Amino acid sequence: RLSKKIQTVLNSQMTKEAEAAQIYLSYGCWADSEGFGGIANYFFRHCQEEREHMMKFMQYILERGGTVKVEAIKAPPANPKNLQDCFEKTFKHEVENTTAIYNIVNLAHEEKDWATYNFGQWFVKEQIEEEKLVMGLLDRLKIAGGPKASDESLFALDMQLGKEPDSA
Ligand code: OFO
Repeated sequence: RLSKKIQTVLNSQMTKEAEAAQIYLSYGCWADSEGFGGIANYFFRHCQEEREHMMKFMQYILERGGTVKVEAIKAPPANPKNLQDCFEKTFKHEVENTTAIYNIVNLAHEEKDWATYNFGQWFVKEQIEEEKLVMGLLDRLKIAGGPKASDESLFALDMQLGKEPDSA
């Protein structure tokens, strides 16, 4: 059975995953309105992944006989200034999420709750992928010329990201 403390952190992570989905949703809308339909598509696909993460937490709490608390989701942050800002903020958010996941795994370890520890490992691995994916976005933007990227190279990047299957 889940301890009260573990139940609380799992519930709060479930809300965090829903918040992440809202951030990707909102950045996707922003990207689309800036003319980056491919990047928007990329963010929308990722939004869906975050919703799946949220469901994973929910299902796990229920499976362990815990109580799920569906809470309010914070509004996403203001629109980014440009693509660089958008990718940087996305990366920062993923790093914060990794920290939150580590805290859960740490607590599970302290409490010798090996089921939650094991459950958390899936997310530890997932976060490696998620961070790698966003670092890849930053790299590609840099190669395209960073703040001085030409319209052509941004167009090409947008096309690629629209089609590319997510590795995470
Ligand atoms: Fe982007 O991460 Fe969920 O966990």
